[in-house]
Amino acid sequence: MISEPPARPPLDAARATRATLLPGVRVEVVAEAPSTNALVAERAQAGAEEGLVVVAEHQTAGRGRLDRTWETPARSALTFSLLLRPTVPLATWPWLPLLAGYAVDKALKAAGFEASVKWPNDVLLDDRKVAGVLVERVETPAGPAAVVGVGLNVGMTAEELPVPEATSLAVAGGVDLPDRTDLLLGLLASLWESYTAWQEGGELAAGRLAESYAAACATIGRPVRVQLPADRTLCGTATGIDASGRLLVEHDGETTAVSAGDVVHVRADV
Ligand code: BT5
Repeated sequence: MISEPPARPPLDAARATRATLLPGVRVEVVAEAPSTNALVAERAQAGAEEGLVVVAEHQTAGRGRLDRTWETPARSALTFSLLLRPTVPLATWPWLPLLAGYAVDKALKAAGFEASVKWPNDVLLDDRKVAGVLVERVETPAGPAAVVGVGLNVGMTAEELPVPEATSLAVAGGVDLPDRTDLLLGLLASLWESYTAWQEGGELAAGRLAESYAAACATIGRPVRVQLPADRTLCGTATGIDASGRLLVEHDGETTAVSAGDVVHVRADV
């Protein structure tokens, strides 16, 4: 028997879009969009300024990394994208997805959840994926911009989870389910705070982010299997994150720095 999905109140758009929320951040709520990342990328190309946030109550063609999909029923999740125009060197932009995952993790911890990050940019609850981050670089007339997309499963029921490795705040339980508008504002505040500290704080702030990220990262210290481009696999133990945000994997007496790949946390007891 398939149970009825619970009643799902809409976001309080008036509260979310209040201009004084955070200096520099402007929130727009739309009922439906194929992908908020695609929408914000278009707006960036048309000249939108840093700080634009578009939230979709229902994302119908959500994107993951490497052409994968991100699936969430209407009003069961938070799906939004934030436009950034970082002025730090492009070589440091690979930190953006890590920064975003860390900021989501921090906001969830503030709401009472025992979250952790999985390198590079998943957020986990009970070792299952509750949020994903997709950062895309977009060329615009005003220079390169970054679109930071976040998908967080909030009220999805167990039947609605698209893959067995997924969870939602409701399924994980343990804490009263937060109001989605409060959660959105908490996530944006956390993202904006981490971003401005990193963007304005030079090497000291970069070092601090690296330390905080490593402390929140459940991947470090774990046996891992990393799926690399071109169908290669690397098995070893994750030992840390280097200054460029790469995952360090120790295997066969040597250490490899991985910049892109999918990580499986391998259970030590199997
Ligand atoms: C991600 O990709 O995790 C990035 C997801 C980013 C989604 C946001 S929503 C707002 C913005 N607009 C967009 O169009 N995208 C961003 P990746 O690591 O490639 O993971 C994708 C994989 O996660 C899929 O292949 C599924 O296996 C799984 N998946 C799909 N939907 C999921 C969900 N709701 N919860 C957990 N896992 C999911």
